[in-house]
Amino acid sequence: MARAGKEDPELNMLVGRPDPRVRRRSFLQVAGLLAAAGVAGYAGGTVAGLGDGDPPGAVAAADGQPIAGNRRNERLLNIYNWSDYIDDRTIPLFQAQANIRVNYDVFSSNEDLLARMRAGPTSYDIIVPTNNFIPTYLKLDLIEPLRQDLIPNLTNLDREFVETDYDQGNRYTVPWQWGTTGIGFNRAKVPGGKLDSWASVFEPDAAAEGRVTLLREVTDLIGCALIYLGKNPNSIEDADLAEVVKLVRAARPKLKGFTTDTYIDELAANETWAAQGWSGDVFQAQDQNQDVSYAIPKEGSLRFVDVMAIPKGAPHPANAARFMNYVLHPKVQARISKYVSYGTPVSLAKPLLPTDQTADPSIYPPASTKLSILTLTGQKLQKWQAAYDQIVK
Ligand code: N2P
Repeated sequence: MARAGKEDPELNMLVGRPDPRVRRRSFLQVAGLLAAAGVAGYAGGTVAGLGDGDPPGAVAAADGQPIAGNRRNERLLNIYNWSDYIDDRTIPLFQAQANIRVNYDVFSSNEDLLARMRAGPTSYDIIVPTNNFIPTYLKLDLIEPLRQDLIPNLTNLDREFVETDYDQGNRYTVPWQWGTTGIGFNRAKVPGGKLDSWASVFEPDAAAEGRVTLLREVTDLIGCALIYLGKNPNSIEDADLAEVVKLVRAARPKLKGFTTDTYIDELAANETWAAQGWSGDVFQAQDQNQDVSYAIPKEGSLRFVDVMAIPKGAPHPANAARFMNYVLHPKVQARISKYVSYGTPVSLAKPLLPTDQTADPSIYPPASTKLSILTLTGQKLQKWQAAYDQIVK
């Protein structure tokens, strides 16, 4: 196996067997094995030394000295990210290189994450809300400025992820991955093997009863329903929101339910035939079931960027900055993006990705695709949440 020189610890750590397409299943099995071996598993925390194929120099690159800039003097990092959003090697490799132990927990909606953050201090050092929630986090004073001096790889970011309306210049946030909202469907089950409209999930055919899911997420549910109804995707008009409520409540008896974290498995197992979902998640289902496809409906849809941020007063902000810097390395971006099939905000990673991913218009949609980026400010969040509660609760 080739070994990189000691002068580049990032590369040193990244030399390993060529990445086969690692399936989510094997990731879960690895987590299970770690747990069975008495090592805290991925769901509740991770301890790992060198992964197989890692060069022995990796740990030596870090020392055991305290890291300046943390509030608690610990080589520890507590991450709270979406489910199904990371490959199986990034955390073990970071731990080995940085000599920082990582606890990795998952959440499944922005509402859950925000509620958790509003309820009082947690021990999380990194959370990953969606861009449209950042104005709310800033207004509520829930996140703190980043130590940009510890994140030199910020220069790797594509300009569109730096010049944003939610955090100009990345003072508070670093993009993780980005994607679109669309419909995952089973070609063998939907009429004609094709699907191109939001009608399939908002007004499902009787034949699909119990086989359709919608996202349990305010922005996607309300935003996409507005788009389907031909309204402004940013509408806060009471009449528009009332129509949305009427539409989705009427669909409700025909749905299997509202979910953000079970639809990958349900699509893969042929349990559902059409699921409103996020691009990369659907491709992860496709890895397991070739009948699964992804469509961005003709009426248009939403695009999002999920961003890493540091909760105010987090115990280990310097460790968090180290991890952010690590994730911005093109090779790390490529590894994550290849596995989760979401878009990378670092174009330097694209030559390292399979061309069937970089050339896929479902992952990197052309500018002509009708996609809106939403921002949820105070009043909109309240009104949309109220509409959502009338539908889902
Ligand atoms: C990953 C979910 C992507 C989050 N499973 C959408 N904001």
